[in-house]
Amino acid sequence: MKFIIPIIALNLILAASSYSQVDTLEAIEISTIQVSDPVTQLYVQDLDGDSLKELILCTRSHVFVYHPGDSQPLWVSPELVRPGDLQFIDINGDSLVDIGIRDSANISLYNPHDSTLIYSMAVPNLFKCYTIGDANDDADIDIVIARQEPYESGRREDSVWVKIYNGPNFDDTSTFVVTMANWAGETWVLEEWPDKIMIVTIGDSSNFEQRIILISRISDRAWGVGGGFDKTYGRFWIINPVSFQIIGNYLLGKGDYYGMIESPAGRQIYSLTSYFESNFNYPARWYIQKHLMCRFGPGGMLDSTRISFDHYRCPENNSIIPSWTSTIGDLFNSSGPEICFFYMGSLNEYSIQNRTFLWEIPEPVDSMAVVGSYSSSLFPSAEILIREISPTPQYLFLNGITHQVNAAMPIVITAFTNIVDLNNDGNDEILSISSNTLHIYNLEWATAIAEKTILPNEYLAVSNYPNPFNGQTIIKYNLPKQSDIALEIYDILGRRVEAMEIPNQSAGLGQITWDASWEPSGVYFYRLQVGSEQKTGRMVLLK
Ligand SMILES: [Ca+2]
Ligand SMILES: [Ca+2]
Ligand SMILES: [Ca+2]
Ligand SMILES: [Ca+2]
Repeated sequence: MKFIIPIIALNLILAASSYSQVDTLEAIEISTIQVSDPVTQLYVQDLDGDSLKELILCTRSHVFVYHPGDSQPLWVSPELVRPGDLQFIDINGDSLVDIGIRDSANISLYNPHDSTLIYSMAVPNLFKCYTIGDANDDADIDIVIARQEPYESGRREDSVWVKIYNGPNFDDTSTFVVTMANWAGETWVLEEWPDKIMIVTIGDSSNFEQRIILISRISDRAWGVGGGFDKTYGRFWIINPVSFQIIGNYLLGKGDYYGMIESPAGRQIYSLTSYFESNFNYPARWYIQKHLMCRFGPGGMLDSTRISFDHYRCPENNSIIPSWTSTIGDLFNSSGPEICFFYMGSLNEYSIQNRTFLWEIPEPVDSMAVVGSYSSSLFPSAEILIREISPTPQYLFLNGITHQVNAAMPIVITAFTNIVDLNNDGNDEILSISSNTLHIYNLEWATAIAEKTILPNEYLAVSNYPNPFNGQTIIKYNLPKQSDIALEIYDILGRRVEAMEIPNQSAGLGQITWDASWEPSGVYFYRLQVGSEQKTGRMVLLK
């Protein structure tokens, strides 16, 4: 059920968004990776199953794989031409994830763990997109490509070829054609061709089936008496990869978002898509933008819901387009994903699984954009991270359930490339790319950072900073009286990795630097024993 928070809530949010009333977060840079050329794409994926996610960086000539914390790459690809569209899957069945890379000439499957090239094939003419996975469910990984039929001027129908190259030898065994019929009376100008193809397993325990999902984008420009209009649409195809039957062919939006819904009832794929139309006939150009949330099972579309609709006429000015910025994440810490979006003056939270609006509030600040969702032990539940542009340029953290502003952060990080928990400790890291450098940050309360240098003197207090840390961390303590102290450090499996004793330590502040540069990344615990009292703490080494 959709509801509107009364205006009084807006006033509370406005009051809470000022610096003086909310705590401030600080970004602590814990690691950087620098490569030779500007980074064009970043992927984050655990390739070796140790729950630390590897960082995979593409430049215009190479792919670099870094284990988090390592200064040297785990693997660097041979020289390629504009590598991209990476796919991650275990191709050779050794439980280590391999990488499919498309560049201007080939699709190549590499094992980055031993630097071998598993397979390479030249890309055919008019090749557009590919995916790898077991399309026909015979336990061998296949390559599936889509390419367009050569364009012929004046033709009223356009087609996409889908080909399956069967593993393990990648024989070209199956081709089928997806035809895009024209709409009556319109001249299609296909400016963009299929740009997403994926293999999904959807359904429930009684009926899990493999499907190929193909999302094609279409830009259409039609001219008539007095002018014409632009449209951007997409088609969402569901194909049975064994029988090659086209199960569904839906005229939808561009496929802005799609993903899996995992629930006790089974697996569905969702797509959040937008249509866009504009008419340039008249001095006052108008726009229509529609957003649809659709869910699909193995038999086709299960349902679709329009989640917003706007018809906007611009006075003499072609530049204003309704803005839409959003993020998808499990903001309610529930089993299903939510989407939080800012649209036409209000911030909305919508449950994809339940197809309901959870809340809507008027724009809580003058001008803002949704950056992402952020989870950390700093907050009781996932936060929505928004960037306020005016009146105060800053980041704001809103509770996904209560939509209360919980924290502010100055704009030190200018680009959020990714928000992801790299070391699986429940705290998201923030990844930011500027040119050829990847910066990795953790967030911490600014007040907590300040307090660590002015500890109260009446009781034993211990903390370490920075945490997470790369290489060294400082364990700070404050002794109420002169004492013998003993420090022990354990890894996550309870193995003692460090022990030291300091007799007759005087009262007041003291610190011990732990140099963990020879230890693997992961979670560690310290235990500081002072007489009969002991304090423990959790530390994360993220190299
Ligand atoms: Ca890993
Ligand atoms: Ca493998
Ligand atoms: Ca197969
Ligand atoms: Ca983390």
